[in-house]
Amino acid sequence: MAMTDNVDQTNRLGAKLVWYIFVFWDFLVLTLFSIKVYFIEFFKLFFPPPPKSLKGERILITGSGNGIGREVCLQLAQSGATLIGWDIDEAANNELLQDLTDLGAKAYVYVVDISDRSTVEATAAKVKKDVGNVTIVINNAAIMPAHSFLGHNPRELERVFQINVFGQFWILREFLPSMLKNNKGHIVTVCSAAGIIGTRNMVPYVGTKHAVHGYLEALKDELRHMPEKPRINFTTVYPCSVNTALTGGVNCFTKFPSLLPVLEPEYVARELIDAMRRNYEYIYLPKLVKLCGVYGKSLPMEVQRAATDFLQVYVEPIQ
Ligand SMILES: NC(=O)c1ccc[n+]([C@@H]2O[C@H](COP(=O)([O-])OP(=O)(O)OC[C@H]3O[C@@H](n4cnc5c(N)ncnc54)[C@H](O)[C@@H]3O)[C@@H](O)[C@H]2O)c1
Ligand SMILES: *[C@@H]1O[C@H](CO)[C@@H](O)[C@H](O)[C@H]1NC(C)=O
Ligand SMILES: CC(=O)N[C@H]1CO[C@H](CO)[C@@H](O)[C@@H]1O
Repeated sequence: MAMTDNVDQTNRLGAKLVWYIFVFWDFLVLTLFSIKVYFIEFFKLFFPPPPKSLKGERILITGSGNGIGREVCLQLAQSGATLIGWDIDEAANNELLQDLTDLGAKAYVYVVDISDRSTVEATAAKVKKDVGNVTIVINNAAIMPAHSFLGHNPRELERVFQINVFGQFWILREFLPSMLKNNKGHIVTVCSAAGIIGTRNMVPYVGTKHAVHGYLEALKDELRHMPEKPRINFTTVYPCSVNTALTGGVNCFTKFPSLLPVLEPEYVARELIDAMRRNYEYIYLPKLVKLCGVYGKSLPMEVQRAATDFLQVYVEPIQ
């Protein structure tokens, strides 16, 4: 009796020891890997990865008619990629097509309300027929109603999520499968500083941008754990304020316009394309957004609030 007890105990001790050795080994591997990543990141500061060619890519851009989306299209006109512009604004998209054709681009435009799933499905089928499989998606279209939370009407609350979040889901459902099958693709997303920081008078918009940031993190984790480890790249852009029609109905404030300047869509588009071509996973425009939105998160909440009051970054709807 006492004998078997002893044997059991020894076995249990042995199993525990083996478990500790495995955990220690995994931790060692994790540590060495982290050190390697830090070295590579440091190296990349001085020697950024070379930009990849976009020749032959088929790039879908939503919200192509105006603002950042339009600039991205114009700047890609001579890249050798086929451009596919989706926008709800038909006149703006036709004008874009004219400009792209003048620049010698291979381009197609479609009138699409991305919040409408059946339209997205039907237009995606048309794109596949007209152009072939899309290899890069740039999810950019969004709206930004800005009022106090209770000042939004219910219809607006639904619409902002339908466009800013569900619109991206309907698009990924159409174009991700062929990327996975062909083991090649790139998902570029225009998120926002509002995807990592909350600001008054933009409660629903901030909700949608946090949703976008969050679903992308989860999607990347999901793809990473697929047995076939698909080679799909992700680039997410977090701009602060940009001089486009999106902010038409609001005044954007900051005490330090030189630290947080209102950016031009040309600049945001240039940085987006550069990040996409170098396979960067995140970019923050301007860089201060990263300081506040990423590193600032480790400060106590009270300090974060005091710091945002100090910086005074917020929007005020025009009455
Ligand atoms: N402007 C800013 O201050 C700012 C800051 C941070 C992030 N962003 C983000 O940048 C992206 C582009 O915004 P922008 O500033 O160029 O705005 P914009 O209003 O100039 O352009 C948005 C485009 O999306 C289109 N669109 C709107 N609803 C649509 C729908 N349902 N279906 C298809 N197309 C639709 C519009 O017609 C327009 O052409 C958005 O995701 C926005 O959230 C903008
Ligand atoms: C698109 O990708 C799918 C999946 O790999 C493939 O079956 C199909 O032939 C491709 N279409 C074109 C036009 O290349
Ligand atoms: C499709 C594509 O561009 N894949 C690239 C993703 O990024 C890695 C490097 O981070 C490249 O090796 C892949 O070619």
